[in-house]
Amino acid sequence: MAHLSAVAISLTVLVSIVGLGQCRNVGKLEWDASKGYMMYCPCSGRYGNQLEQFIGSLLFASKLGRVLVIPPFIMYPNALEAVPKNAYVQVDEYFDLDEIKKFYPDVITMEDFMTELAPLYWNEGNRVAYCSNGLADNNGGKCTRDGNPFRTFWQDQGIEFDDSEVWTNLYFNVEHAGVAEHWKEVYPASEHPVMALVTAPVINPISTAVEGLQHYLTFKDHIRQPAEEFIEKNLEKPFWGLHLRNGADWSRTCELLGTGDFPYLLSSRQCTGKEGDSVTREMCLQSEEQVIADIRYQLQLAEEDNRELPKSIFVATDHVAMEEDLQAAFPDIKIVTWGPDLDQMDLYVLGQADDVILNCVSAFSAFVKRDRDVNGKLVAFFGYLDPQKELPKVSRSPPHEEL
Ligand SMILES: Nc1nc2c(ncn2[C@@H]2O[C@H](COP(=O)(O)OP(=O)(O)O)[C@@H](O)[C@H]2O)c(=O)[nH]1
Ligand SMILES: [Mg+2]
Repeated sequence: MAHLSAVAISLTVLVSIVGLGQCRNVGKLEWDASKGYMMYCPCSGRYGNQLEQFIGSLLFASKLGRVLVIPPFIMYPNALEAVPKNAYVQVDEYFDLDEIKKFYPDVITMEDFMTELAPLYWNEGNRVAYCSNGLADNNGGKCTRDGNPFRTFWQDQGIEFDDSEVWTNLYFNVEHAGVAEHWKEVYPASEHPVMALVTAPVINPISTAVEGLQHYLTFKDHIRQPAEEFIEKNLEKPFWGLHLRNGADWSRTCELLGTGDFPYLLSSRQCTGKEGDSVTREMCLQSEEQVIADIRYQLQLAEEDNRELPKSIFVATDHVAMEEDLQAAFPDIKIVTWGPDLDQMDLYVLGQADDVILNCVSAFSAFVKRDRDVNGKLVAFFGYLDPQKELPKVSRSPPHEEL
């Protein structure tokens, strides 16, 4: 018996070592001194924003020819938690890293970098934070800043900086001729083996080339499978998807639009175009009446285009799904909502819908827009009517007073 359990234990140890080896490539990672490394803090916004910072940085690293150390997503605590603390999710928890490597093979997760390479090649006491003079000038000449996530992010990855390196006249628009070469001249890998940027090297709004990298983001099975099962079980086809972004933080954001039309706000250029129309409050936050009116408008367009009308409508939301109002307004269409374990499952379902109406201002919606673009699928936006088409014949109510 004792012998048998010893065998069982050593087998377990062996299996976990091999298992660990497979997912973290233990022992397979070699230091690449010729290319050098770059990393950044996804210090702005939540998941949708951080994802844009990731694909923007992927393009940036590829142009500079450096290995990209992919940071984890920062998941901010709920204010109600007893001891609020960020959680961190490595990119390969959600996405297939092998697919990302088809665009650019020189990527490594920050977790692997810190456990495998940093202890040997990026010595403590010799770690430098990089930033622009614009940032340093407002920060006592240093790149490092206090607060969450500016310090907490690095701290939680086990990184403390010893010095700052401040650049002038270097830009992130690496699609323009000569820009990447300029970076390489100023910061050759031989003298700057690890560049730790305190912000992501991306421009807002992200460029078309960056948007196209969505093609390489493939959700892993533990997100895809339950979402597929949900669709199969609950959503009779054809089905449409809605993104209703209407939580308290969002109402506050959209209040910025109260004083008149803005040229853009957050991700709004996904619907208005890079230098197009201004963004309105109706694009940002919708009342029940507006949601219903906009669905009717899209149904009308579908009818005119001879597209089959939806049998069900899936509602993804961060707050209020308006399920009952929508069901009452569209008795022949089944209104379905979920509240999945992971937000990414909502993104997946919206990606699969036959048609969607998204929120023009939201980065969460922008993920779905890019995903559908690369797959050639239709996208419409709340409050933004195709200027080529006739305006809807339905009346529109202003958003609720309390919002
Ligand atoms: N599950 C789920 N979460 C959502 C939805 N809309 C927003 N959220 C949550 O709210 C966050 C919004 O932040 P972000 O992704 O930066 O996009 P933005 O703030 O809408 O521009 C997401 O990361 C989600 O956690 C939704 O439809 N479904
Ligand atoms: Mg956000």
